[in-house]
Amino acid sequence: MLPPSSVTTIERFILEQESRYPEATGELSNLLYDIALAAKIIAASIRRAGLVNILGAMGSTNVQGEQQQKLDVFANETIKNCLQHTGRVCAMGSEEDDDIIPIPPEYPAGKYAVLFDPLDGSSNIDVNAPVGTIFSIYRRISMEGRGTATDVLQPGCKQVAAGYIMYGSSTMLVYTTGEGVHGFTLDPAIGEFLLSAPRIVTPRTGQYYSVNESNFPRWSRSVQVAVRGLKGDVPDRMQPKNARYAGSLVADFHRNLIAGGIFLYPGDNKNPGGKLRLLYEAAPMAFIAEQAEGSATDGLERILDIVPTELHQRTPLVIGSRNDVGFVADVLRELAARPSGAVSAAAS
Ligand code: AFP
Repeated sequence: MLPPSSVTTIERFILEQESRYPEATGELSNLLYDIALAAKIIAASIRRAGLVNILGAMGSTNVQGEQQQKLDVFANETIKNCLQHTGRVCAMGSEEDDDIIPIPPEYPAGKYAVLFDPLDGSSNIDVNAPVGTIFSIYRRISMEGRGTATDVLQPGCKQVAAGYIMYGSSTMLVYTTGEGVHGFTLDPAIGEFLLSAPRIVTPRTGQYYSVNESNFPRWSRSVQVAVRGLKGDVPDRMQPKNARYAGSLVADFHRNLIAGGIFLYPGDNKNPGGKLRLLYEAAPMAFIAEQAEGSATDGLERILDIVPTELHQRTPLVIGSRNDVGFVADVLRELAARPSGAVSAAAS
């Protein structure tokens, strides 16, 4: 077999990007490798999840008599363990933990704050459907010592890096440091993430819309009109789209990023603030969407401009191809101005 002529590992790619900045210390690069290592450990564990019926269910005792952890707990602990001892991180926040996660006293604190959703869409595990990890990195604001709430409660526009790992038919890591969006596929034979999608640009107008339409009766009229518009109700303004919804943000977002499309999780009359978390889901995905020339809004405001006040704050989310997100935002704005009116046939 001939050796591959040009294979770019994630390590080589990050190093090449870093070399453009002579002042860079390499800490962010190393932090990204730490996350890639956690992703490989989680991916290996997810691959075995389908065997639990044969080998024993998660949460039960395995053959060595050890208690097995549920995958979302395992993913959470794995990421913490890969990040907390390195001296690169001052504080962490996880969708699985109520409070800010301090760096243990025996380890040094570093200059970055990391937020993550360790296993998003974890209900999909039981049916062998894709799940993901989402991460977001900020430079600390506090001057020294352990990190504080100010380090983790920053608006998305202050992120220095964000990304996700999709555990699907293959494992993919997609990230941005503000210089475009790049995708890597895990080659399980050699245990390396290899560059597979450099500089991803999402189509201006997409083919798909992704939303949980079982919530339709609980949406505001303006959201209902906007979603009907995506299905073809105002053909002069928006060509009808095809529906795709996996119920796993990473999978839905990734498909739309590559093929073009829009993902919505609006607020409804039960949950006006929506379901998704600003810091663990919306802000990192918004940074990636914008870097891929898409956009993201809560309906009124750019997601990256929202200043969080709570770690687990929720937000409505409309994200994806720029023209599609623009269409929904325009409809919401038009109908907010005249709530019982009809949406105009042509763009204003
Ligand atoms: P789970 O992690 O509880 O499965 O939630 C997944 C998620 O946060 C996100 O990944 C999905 O886009 C969204 O919720 C799906 O929510 P619905 O089940 O309400 O459609």
